[in-house]
Amino acid sequence: FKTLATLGAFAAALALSTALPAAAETFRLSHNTNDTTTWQKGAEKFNELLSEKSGGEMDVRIFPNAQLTGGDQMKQAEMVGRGALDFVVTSAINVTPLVPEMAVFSLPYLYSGYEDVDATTAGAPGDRMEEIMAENGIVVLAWGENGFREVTNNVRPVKAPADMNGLKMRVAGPMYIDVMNALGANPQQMQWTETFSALQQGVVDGQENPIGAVIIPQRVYEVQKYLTAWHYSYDPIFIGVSKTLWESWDEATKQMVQAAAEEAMEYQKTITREDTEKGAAYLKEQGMEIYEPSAEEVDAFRQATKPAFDSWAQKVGPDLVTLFQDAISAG
Ligand code: X2X
Repeated sequence: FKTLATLGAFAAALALSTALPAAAETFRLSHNTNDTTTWQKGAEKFNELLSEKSGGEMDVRIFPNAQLTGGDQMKQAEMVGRGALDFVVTSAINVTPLVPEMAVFSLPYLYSGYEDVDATTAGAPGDRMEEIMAENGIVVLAWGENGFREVTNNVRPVKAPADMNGLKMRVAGPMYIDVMNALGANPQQMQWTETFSALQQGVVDGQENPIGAVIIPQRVYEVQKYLTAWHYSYDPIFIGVSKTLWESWDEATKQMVQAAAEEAMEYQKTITREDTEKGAAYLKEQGMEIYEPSAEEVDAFRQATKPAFDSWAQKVGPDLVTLFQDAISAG
């Protein structure tokens, strides 16, 4: 009799415990722009979709400005790679200290437009890069967009390679040091979080970043006068997850996370392209002088940056460059 009563109480407790909602599991996501950019909006969309799809069981806390790595934008990928951080939204160039092959995306003048870009991220080159990233402990869930990087400065309009001569340029990563040197500029690597004040104080004369994703939301126009839309280098972003965490999930969870990431990056890419499209007009209203180089002028920049293209093509591996170029010409 007593045993039956105990069993009954046990069964009631069990029923109660399964009826209670499981506590939501919160993951950490790091990115290195501020909370106004399309990177942030993509991360927020990812969180919304993941919460929704998991019935509130999974959500993501977003840390902008590379807070979790003390402002070091290159360190985020490394942390995800060794499982010390769950998710990252970051751009290709930031991963190059860990995975040099990622520089292939940003080789100067590899791409001539969005169609070329989409032919690579959605094709064999994207798959190959995902394999290489996974070898480094990061599962790339979906590609989004930082965009075509345009040059700004406070000294003069840049219309030809010679106009870059001697300009003190802030750059994000090692490949851009070589590109700027090829143009005769005076580059230095600096964290993005320190760049606005460095421009404001004249520590550097200029920088380069995409219009829609970064220049407009982070108000670079407040501290820069001239912009040249030279489209010299494309930079993708992606949502990545630690491989250790990924492998701890069952198939259904993996599919749910993947779907949320794909939808979030699709949205991020769309708003980034829309904001870029409207961007030049907006920047003019804010007082910037915008220069749109002709095809011949762009070609002069392409010629001048070719030594950096060639040396980085060697570094990332000629076969990888060919894989990209083939997808571009077929696309
Ligand atoms: O640091 C930059 O320039 C930025 C924001 O574009 C990247 O993270 C590469």
